[in-house]
Amino acid sequence: MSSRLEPYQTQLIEQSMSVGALTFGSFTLKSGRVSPYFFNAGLISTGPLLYTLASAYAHTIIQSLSSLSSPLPPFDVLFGPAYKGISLAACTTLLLYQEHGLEVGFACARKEKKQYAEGGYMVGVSIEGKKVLILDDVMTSGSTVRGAFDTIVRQGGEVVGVVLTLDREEVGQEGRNTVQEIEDLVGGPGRVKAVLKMRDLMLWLDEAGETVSLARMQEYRDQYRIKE
Ligand code: OMP
Repeated sequence: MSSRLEPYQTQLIEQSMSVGALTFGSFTLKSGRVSPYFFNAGLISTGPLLYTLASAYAHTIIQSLSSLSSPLPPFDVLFGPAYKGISLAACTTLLLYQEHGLEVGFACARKEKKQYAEGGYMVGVSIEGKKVLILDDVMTSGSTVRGAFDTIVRQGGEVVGVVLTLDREEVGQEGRNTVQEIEDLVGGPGRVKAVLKMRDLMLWLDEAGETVSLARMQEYRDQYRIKE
């Protein structure tokens, strides 16, 4: 477990809490598990908050591209799965250019096929023959990311990695970590990056003296065999 939060991680946690996007309590997930915390990226919807989140994504991507231990490969297109991933990927594409001078395209897919005018599923730059990085909000079982992967492959793109706001570090029924499963799908170890992991939220709770929430988080990790 890393011992300190980066300032941009603390800022994202605290701003998310201020609008109720990050909450601690009791929440039933899509998987049926009852979680002691929930992250609703849909509430990150004001200029300052989108700026904080998109800056954090851009920072994570830029750091990962030059990481010595497990770098992300260079990519051409940032793909945001519908719906929450769309605005986040568009904002991050802009910030990658504005703050880091990295010029990449943005693409997303409609959930339903458009039957008139340009038609089809895809919006944004073409991903055919391109290296694509998927950007999504929260990963639990990985089903949203798998759906995006299938769409990109069908359109002739190559998925080279995934970047998330929050990796819940969940372990599936078969005892495999979701991140490992998705990394296998998109090119191997180190291909899934996250601005925050569940353990980072626990570090924040610890620093804030939120002992009750912290204990509930640890119980959840123990119950679902989430490893260090
Ligand atoms: P997977 O598709 O299973 O990886 O889960 C991602 C989805 O879970 C998100 O798109 C949300 O619908 C939902 N979710 C959250 O948004 N925040 C959470 O903290 C937990 C979940 C969840 O239900 O697991």
